[in-house]
Order: sequence, then C-alpha cells, then structure tokens
Amino acid sequence: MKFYLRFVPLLIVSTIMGVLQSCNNEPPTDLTKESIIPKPVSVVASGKGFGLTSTSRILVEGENEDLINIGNMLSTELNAITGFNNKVETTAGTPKEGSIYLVLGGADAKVGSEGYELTITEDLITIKANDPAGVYMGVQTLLQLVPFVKANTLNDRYRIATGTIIDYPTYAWRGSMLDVARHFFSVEDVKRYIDLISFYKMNILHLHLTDDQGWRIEIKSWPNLVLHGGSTQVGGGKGGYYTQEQYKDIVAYAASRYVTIVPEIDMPSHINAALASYGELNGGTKVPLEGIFKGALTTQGILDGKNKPTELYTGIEVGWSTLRLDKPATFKFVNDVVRELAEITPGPYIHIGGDEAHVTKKEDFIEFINRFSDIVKANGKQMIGWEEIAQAKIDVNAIAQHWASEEHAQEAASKGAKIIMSPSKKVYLDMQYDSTSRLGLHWAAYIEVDESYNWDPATRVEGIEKSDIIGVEAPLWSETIATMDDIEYMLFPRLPGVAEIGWSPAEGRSWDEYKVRLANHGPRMKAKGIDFYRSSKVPWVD
Ligand code: TNX
Repeated sequence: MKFYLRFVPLLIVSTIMGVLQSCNNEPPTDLTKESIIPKPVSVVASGKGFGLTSTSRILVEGENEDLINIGNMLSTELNAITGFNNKVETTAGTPKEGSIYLVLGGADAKVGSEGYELTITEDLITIKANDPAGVYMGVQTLLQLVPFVKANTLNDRYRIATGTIIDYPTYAWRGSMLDVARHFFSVEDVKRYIDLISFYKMNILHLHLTDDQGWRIEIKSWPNLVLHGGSTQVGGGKGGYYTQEQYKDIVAYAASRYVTIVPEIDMPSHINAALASYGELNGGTKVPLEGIFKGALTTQGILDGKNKPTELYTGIEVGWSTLRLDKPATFKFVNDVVRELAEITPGPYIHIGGDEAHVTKKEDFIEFINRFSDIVKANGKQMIGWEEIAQAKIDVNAIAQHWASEEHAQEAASKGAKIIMSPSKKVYLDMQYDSTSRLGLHWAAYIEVDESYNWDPATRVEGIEKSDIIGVEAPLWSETIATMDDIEYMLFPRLPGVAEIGWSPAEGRSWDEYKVRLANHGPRMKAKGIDFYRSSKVPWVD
C-alpha cells in the first residue's frame, strides 16, 4: 500500500469526528442565546465571534493589585478549560487586539459596586466596572461564555459570541450558609465551597460555627471549647475545629473572591458543645430522646442538672440546651467570644443565632438577646440573628434571617430590621429533593430544583416589601451531610437558581426559560468535578 494511503482511514475518522463535534458545538455567535446564570440584566448581541487563542493576553489597566489578582484567577480558570497558557500583563491605555482587557472606572454609575459592563467585539473583550468586585463578577460571566470544546478547531481558537452585557445585582446579600458544626469540614472544603458559590456571583458565606454537636472556632480565652467541644460530630466522628489562623486564611481566601464571611455563634440554645466544655455555663438541658426530631421536647426528655458539664452530643435533635443566663460568668463568656471573633473577622457582621431556644424562658431569652446585641455593637459589628430575635429589642441596626415564622419575620421588619430571606420550604438545601434522595431531611418540605427556583423574595411574606429585604441566603445544615460530595449533591443544581433569585430582576425570570440554561450548565458542572443531582425536571444536554 502506498504510504499516504495508510492515513486515509484515519483522515476519514477524524473528519467525521470533526463534523460531529461542530454539529454539537456550533461556534457561538448570538450572545443572547448563551446560558449565563444568574441571568444578566441586559444582553445585546452583535452577531460575530471573538477568537480566544493561545496568544491572547489578559491585560490589566494600570498597576492595580486587585485587578492583577483577578486577572491571575481568570488566567488559571481559562487555562484549565483551554489548555492554553494565557498570561496576565499590565497595560496603559491602548489594549492590544485579541486581548481580554480588565479596567477599573468609567462604568455606568447604575451598575454600582458589583456590577460591570462586558463588551465583546471581534478584536477585544473589555470588562469595565467601578470597583474590583464588579470586574470579578464580569469575569465570572466571561468564564461562562467560553465554550467547552474548541468551537473552531481549524484555527485553534475558542469562539465567544460578540455583544454587550450590562449587569448588576438586585439584592446586596446573595449567600449560602454552611453548617460546619453538625459535621466538620476542612479549610480546603470551605475554600471549594467559596469557589462554587462565587462562580454564581454569591457574595456571602455564612459559617454556622457552633452547635450542640461541636464548637469549631478557637477562642483562646476559653480553650476547652474546641479541645473538648470540637472533638466529635453527628454520628460520633472525630469532628475538628479551625484555629484562628486557619479561620483568617478562610476569610482572606473569601475576600479574594469578593465573598464576605459571616460567622455565627449560636446562643442561647444549640449550645451543648460549650456546656460540655465548661459546666458553669450549663443552664439545664433536656437531654433529647433518640429518634425524636423537632417538637417533642417540651414534654419529653430528662432534665439535666444546671452548672455541671453535659455529655458531648452526637444526635440531631434541636432546641434542648440552654446557657445559664442568671450568672455573670455567662456574659463574660459571651463577651470574650464576641471580642475574639470580631478581632479576626474583617466583615461587618456577627450572627448570634437565637433560633429554637425551646428550653430558655421567654423573658430570659429576650433579656439575653438584648445584652448579646449590645455586646456585638460594642465590638463594632452589626448583629444578625435568626427571625426569633424579633421578640427582643431590635431596631434598624439588626438583621433578621427568616426561615420558618412569618410572624417573627413581619415583627422584625416592623421594628425596622432588614430581612434575609431563607424560607425553609424553598431554599433549605439540606432538604431532600424527593422521598428517594440519598441525603437530607424533609421536615420543611421536599424541594425539587423547580421549587427552589419558583419564588420571589419580595412577595414571599405578606407585609415584607422588597425594600425591607437585604437579600437571599440558602443554608446547608449538615446533619446528614458529611463529605464534599454530599455538599455538592445538595447544592447542585439548586444553588445556581437561588443565586439567580438574588442577582437577576424578578420580572425576567421563568422556570421554563431558566431550566434550559441550567441544563446547559450540566457539562460545566461536570468539568468542575461537581457531583450534582441529575434532576428529571431539567432537560440535561450531555
Ligand atoms: C432547623 S433553621 C435549624 C437547624 C437544623 C435544621 C435542620 C434553624 C434556624 N435551625 O438547627 O439544623 O433545622 O434542617
């Protein structure tokens, strides 16, 4: 056989493959057809394509350190998709053709601090914003526009559709909560959590740092909190905790992704880990009977003595422990904890819990929240609490997190507090998808992906207006969640929808339109190694 003929079959196969590939992956030219989550405020297409090649550069305007960092993150993410080695360079004024150009200033004032303008022409991609946070958000959008397969293999380039996107958030607070108390998660897991939420433009990670089963943040003046109180978790595993240095590392990592860490210390109930560590804090607990979940406490359980250390707890009952509120030592404890936590938390908030204090007398609860709130204020932070804090003396400086009781949420709003919307029937990501889900609880509801998308914060609770609402947060309680895979299975695909509720205007949203965009994110989630739930509600594309 002639030498060159040997290659004919190979040629045929590769031509067929190429044709198949281009059928499935037409080079994108219509920017309005791209699957961006959260949906941008405005997208105008111009019908052409920008070609990202191995020689494209990421150009940062001026010697701005924040922009250089964002450029480097973009370069890492892009290179992971393309296999190129697109580098970051600084420039002054005239960006070279074929580049991605990041620039601070000159964006429309209405985009605020997190909004951006993304302009894509055949020659240049420009992301312009008023603040670095906005450039970062624009970069997240751009990353969702890079095709997964080289759309034009002939010229070795990734095609990105041309046009202009102007985009900014509806709500300032777009968050998720991770419960690291019921099961402990490593610093590395928390960093991945931050990456996953910030890809969808969420800007808050609320860490539920303490609960009956574990105390997870080092408090140097009360060392036993972590040494003993952090030594187990649900089911009896070894638990764990963050040293203050590790916590600072998480905070700094989050800041580099424009995510604020909101630490929660849950009191006066959900406190057994502290009571087991320091008996003098024990205000009397009702040791829960196994197998009873939510609500059976007032009539059952054994009353445990005040003032002596409790046993560590590895079950999942709630609301049965309380701090001893009639002793000054308790307030020294609260003071020390808030002071140390405030010192290592640059963000403006401290979350004080306050939920499900079923064995604390109501007058004591109110008095406690009032004093706790003063302590938070004295340490220069703004107080957040679960909606039950509405019963105390709260005002415009407080933020209440709605999860179950519309009455409490309404009372908080009527006192002038801002509201975080976390309705448990919609966005509790620890709820099972349906009765067959391998993980999760279902006391609030079964929540399929369409259920968690189909609601509007501004109309959810009568009497609570959009202007009362600071934003949306999706909590992940971890009674049944023990690994990163478990986390991903519960977050995805529901979390991107919650992110969209927080970011995109309510008027433009519909499940039927959204589910197609979500379906197109399937391959993207896969490429990020996300172990997501393949809901039958979504027309997945791969
Ligand atoms: C209620 S929601 C709790 C948590 C549990 C969760 C389980 C809230 C403020 N408290 O302590 O982990 O239910 O779904």
